Amino acid sequence: NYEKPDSAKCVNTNNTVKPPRILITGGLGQLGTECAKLLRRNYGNENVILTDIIKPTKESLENGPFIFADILDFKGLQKIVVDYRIDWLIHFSALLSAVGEQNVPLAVRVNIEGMHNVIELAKQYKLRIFIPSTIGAFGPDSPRNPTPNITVQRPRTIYGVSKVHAELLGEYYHHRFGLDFRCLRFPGVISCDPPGGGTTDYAVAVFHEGLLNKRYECYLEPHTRLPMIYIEDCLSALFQFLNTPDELLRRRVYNVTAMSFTPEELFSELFKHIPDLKITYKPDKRQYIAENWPQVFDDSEARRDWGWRHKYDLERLVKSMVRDVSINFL
Ligand code: AKB
Repeated sequence: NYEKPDSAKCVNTNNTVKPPRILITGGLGQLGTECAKLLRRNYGNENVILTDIIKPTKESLENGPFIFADILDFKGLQKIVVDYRIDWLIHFSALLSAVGEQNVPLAVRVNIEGMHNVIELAKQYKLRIFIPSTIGAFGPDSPRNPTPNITVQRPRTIYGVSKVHAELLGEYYHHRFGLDFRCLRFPGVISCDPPGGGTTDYAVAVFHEGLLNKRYECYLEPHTRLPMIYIEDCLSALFQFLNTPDELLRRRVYNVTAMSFTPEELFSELFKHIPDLKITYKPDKRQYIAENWPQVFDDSEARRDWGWRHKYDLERLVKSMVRDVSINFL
């Protein structure tokens, strides 16, 4: 049953390589807009189609096509793939860990039914498909320090359960139908654009509130260690992975990370830039989620197979975030 997808190669009829045409779902979330900028720089503005169900800002309309697309509407997605002759699909739409727990039926629809639609679409039209997974795909039975690529998963959030399902279904479609499925498990992603409803969000919120109000109340305990990555590293991992020749990939799902820190360690680095910052702690339900996630993520397989390297450590990340948030939000 194995069929090699043709469109993933993006070869014209006269045998010249053309840039891929890329559809991004959930394009107005934390990763989508920045990812579109990077891909547009590399493949041309008109070749990257940003989609979402929320109203775009002026900025997201500036550099290339934006269209409405609901991942629960299979026919609507089919029309976009056909009209825009899509080659690659990057599927960012998802409810994150904390917000997923507040509305499980919605998370099931968006994260599971929505994923079924895009994966089926990718199979039918032979698209290369990227679906991000997460440290949230692990749970209390997983080794937490370090967490290897292959180990027990059994997450305790609907977000984690839906991501394990996506990993397994993607691998299955790859082996059964030859689908060019690619998946990276990301840690907490830190960018100056606010994320929506995750457990790692404190590591973004403290920059905004700290720089604006000089105070921050943290919902995790000071010693809660989690793996993290700066947006620039996260997107270069994605870009590099998407462009890795098939024959170098020994698996379809890889852990990637850059660092691990606790709230206390992040704040003490931030004190160097905001000496009068006041921190208080008030742990809530997100503490329970974080306690069951990896503390240190083992991404040695990504480093070995396709040369993944991060550039930002904690010191460099804090410096860049202070600069970016000050320029764009103060
Ligand atoms: C979340 O906290 O839910 C996300 C993630 C780690 O996947 N940022």
